[in-house]
Amino acid sequence: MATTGGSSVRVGPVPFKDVEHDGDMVTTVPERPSEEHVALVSALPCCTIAGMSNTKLCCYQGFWLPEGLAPAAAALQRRFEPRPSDVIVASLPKGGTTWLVALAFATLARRAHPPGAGDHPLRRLNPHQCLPFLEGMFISGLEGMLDALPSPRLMNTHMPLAMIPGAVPADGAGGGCRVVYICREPKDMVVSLWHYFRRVHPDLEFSEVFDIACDGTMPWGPFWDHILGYWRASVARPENVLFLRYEELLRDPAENVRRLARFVGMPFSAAEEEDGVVRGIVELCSLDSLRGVEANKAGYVDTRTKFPREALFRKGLTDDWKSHMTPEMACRMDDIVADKLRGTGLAFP
Ligand code: PAP
Repeated sequence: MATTGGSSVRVGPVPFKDVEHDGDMVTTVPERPSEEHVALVSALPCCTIAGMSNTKLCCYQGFWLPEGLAPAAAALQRRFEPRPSDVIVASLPKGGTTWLVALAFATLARRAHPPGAGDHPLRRLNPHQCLPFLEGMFISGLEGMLDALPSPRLMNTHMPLAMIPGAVPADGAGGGCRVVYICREPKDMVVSLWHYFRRVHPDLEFSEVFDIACDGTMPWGPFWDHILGYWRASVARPENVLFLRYEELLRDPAENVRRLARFVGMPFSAAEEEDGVVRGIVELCSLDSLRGVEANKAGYVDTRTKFPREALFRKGLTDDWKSHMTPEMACRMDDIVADKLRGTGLAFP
C-alpha cells in the first residue's frame, strides 16, 4: 500500500485474485444465461468445432466468439468505461498472452512488488489470476468489481479492438486508455492452440484446428482481422496502442520490457537499471521461472472448461510449425496471411 500526503491509498495494479475470491478466468456460457443473452445468441450465425465436443462459436460483428462471450462483447461495447490510466493487455489465444500478462503486471506493480521479492504475487499465482479477464467479468456479472479496483487498472482481453471502443477513440478524439497487444507468427500460434485444445479434447486432429484458423472461424478469429484491428490502431494512435511481437520478445525481452514501461508512463530510472530491475522482471517472467511456480503446475485456467494451467507453459519456441505442417499447409497459411496483410505495412517474415 502506498502512502500519499500522510494518508494510505491503494495503488494499482493489485493482484486480482487478492480482491476476488476466485480470480480464475471465465470463458464459457453461464449456467443460467439471461433472457437477453439467449435472445442475442439465437439471432447470430453459429458454428461448432466438432472435435471439441461441439464447442459452439457465434459470429458477432464479424468475429467468431465462444458462445458465452457474444453477449459479453455487446455488454463491453455498451458499458465498459475505461479510465485514462487503464492498461489493457490484448491478444489472440496463444499469441503470447500469459507472458505479456506476467511482464505487464511485474512492470506496473514493481514499486509495491520488486521482482526479486520472495513473496512476489507471480511466485504464488498464475499470471492470469493477477489480472481480471475483461469479457469474463462481463459474462459472470462481476463487472462492478472493475469499478472498485484502484488505478492504474491492468486488465486483459482476447476481444478484438472493435469490442472495446472506448479504449482507443476514433481519429481526432482525445481520451481512451493504453492497450498493449501481442501477436505471434500465425503458424506457430495455431500449433500452440492445437496442443492446448488437445489437453481437454485428446482426439482433436491438428488439421481441424488448422482449417478453422484458415477459414477464419477459430475462437476470436478471423485472426487476421483481430491482428489488423490492433495494428492499424497502433499506427494511427501510437500513444494508445503498443504493438508487440512474440518473436521480438524472445529475441530481446529486456528491450521490450523497457518499451512497455515507457509506453505506460513508467520508464525505468537510471537507479532501477543499475539495480537490475529490468533483468529481474525478465527472469521472474521467464518460461522456466513461471513453470516452476506451484500455482502454474496445478489447477485450471478456467474452472469451467478445465484447461490445466500447466498447458500454458509448453515449449515457447519459434518455428514449431515445421514439425506439424506439411509444406502445402504452410504455403496455404502463408498465402492467406500475405493476402490479408497486403498494403497494411505488417508482415510475418
Ligand atoms: P493464452 O492466450 O491462452 O493465455 P498464451 O499464453 O498466449 O495462451 O500461449 C501459450 C504459449 O506461450 C505457449 O507456446 P507454445 O505452445 O508454442 O509452447 C507457451 O509455451 C508460451 N509461453 C507461456 N509463457 C511464456 C514465457 N514466459 N515465455 C515464453 N513463452 C511463453
